[in-house]
Amino acid sequence: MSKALDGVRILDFTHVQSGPTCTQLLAWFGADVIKVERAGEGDATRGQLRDVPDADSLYFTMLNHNKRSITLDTKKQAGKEVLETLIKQCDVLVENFAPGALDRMGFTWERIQELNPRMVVASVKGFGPGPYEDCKVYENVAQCAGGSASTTGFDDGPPLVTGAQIGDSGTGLHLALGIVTALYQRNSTGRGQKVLTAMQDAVLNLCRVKLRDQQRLEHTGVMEEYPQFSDGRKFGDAVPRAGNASGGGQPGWILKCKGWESDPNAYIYFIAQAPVWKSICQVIGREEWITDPDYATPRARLPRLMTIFATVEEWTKTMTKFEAMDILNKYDIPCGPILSMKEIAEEPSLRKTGTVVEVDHPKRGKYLTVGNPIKLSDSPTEVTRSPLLGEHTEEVLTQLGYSEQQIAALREERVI
Ligand code: CAO
Repeated sequence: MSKALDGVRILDFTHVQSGPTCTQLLAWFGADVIKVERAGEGDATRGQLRDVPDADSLYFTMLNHNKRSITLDTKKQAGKEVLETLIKQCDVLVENFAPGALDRMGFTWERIQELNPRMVVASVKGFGPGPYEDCKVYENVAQCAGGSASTTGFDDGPPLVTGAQIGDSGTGLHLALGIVTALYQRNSTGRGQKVLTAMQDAVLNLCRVKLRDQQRLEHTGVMEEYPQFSDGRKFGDAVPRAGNASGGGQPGWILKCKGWESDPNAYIYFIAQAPVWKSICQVIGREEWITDPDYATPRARLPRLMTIFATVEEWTKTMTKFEAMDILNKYDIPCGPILSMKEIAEEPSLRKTGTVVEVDHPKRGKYLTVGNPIKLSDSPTEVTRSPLLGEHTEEVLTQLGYSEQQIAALREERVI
């Protein structure tokens, strides 16, 4: 079956996490992704957090599926010439080097335009234009600068980073959308364009509800769904950390379930959704709350939310998170189990949909990865293993028109 991005060739000049997540998605949609890596070393993540000696790390393999790898020293003249050939023959260049690195290499936007005016040049940078534009940035820096850390955690503790890689993978996802949009526009203009996603911007986009709350706070001085309100604590002038409060209009909290004393994940997320309030009261055996004016309406419940959650928790503590799920779902009460990574890895339905995939690798053997979370009915994803360093150098150079002798000479000069 054909793939959505068949015929699109990507010069993948990315490394670490943010860029590779973007090009991996494009590869899953069918683009031919040629990952250009430094001769000898390759992407630094190949060797980071290794769990199997001499095999590419899971960090690398899980971010670089379905790609081809070529080695190239782009600081040498002959390497620059190969890169020029690649630029002429690819549709998109994706990079996430430190600011200015591509220019220092001699590949400014103007130069790339000269070589291939149809090329889309997509970049991840830590910050957009402004005071920090020259800074190098990693995941957690972006989480902190994008408003996530200041709004995550409990307000009696320090700011917290989240386990979700919203700075890296979140930015990669944004960039991928920018690239396909630019390719779409190229159909009518015939021109490429620059696509920039700053990690700070991507994180802030994902923290949109917190900027909403900042303005609500400035208008009203309180946010009634935050635990601070229910606990009678004062709000400051910036959005506080909200613990496990829901970010939307339906109040929620994480509640203990049976076994919580020894199992760190014996918890359930429970949402006191207004339309099912009557069912909630019946399920937990507090029928009197259905008509009690202190509890009967969403507004009346707001100052009592933490008391309500504590009462529901007395009920959830008597059963496992899955038993609670079964009961609550029967009444359409929104809730979700706190799943450990072990439980997720073992969940059969995720294997069935290809969201969790087992892949075989010549050096490390079988491992699990997260497959394509975006399912297209006419462009199914088959996850294939990440390439070994330089595995496709000769194949790609031959495709680009290089002869055997030329390839041998490049190898001799340590360009590839
Ligand atoms: N051949 C020769 N040189 C190469 C090369 C190749 N194939 N590929 C890269 N290089 C060179 C670059 O040209 C650069 O050289 P100069 O510093 O002389 O210009 C050098 O390698 C190092 O690149 P870098 O500065 O991007 O790498 P770093 O390890 O020092 O920094 C990072 C890493 C991620 C902090 C930085 O790349 C960055 O800020 N990127 C943008 C934001 C980003 O994507 N962060 C997410 C990272 S994932 O958590």
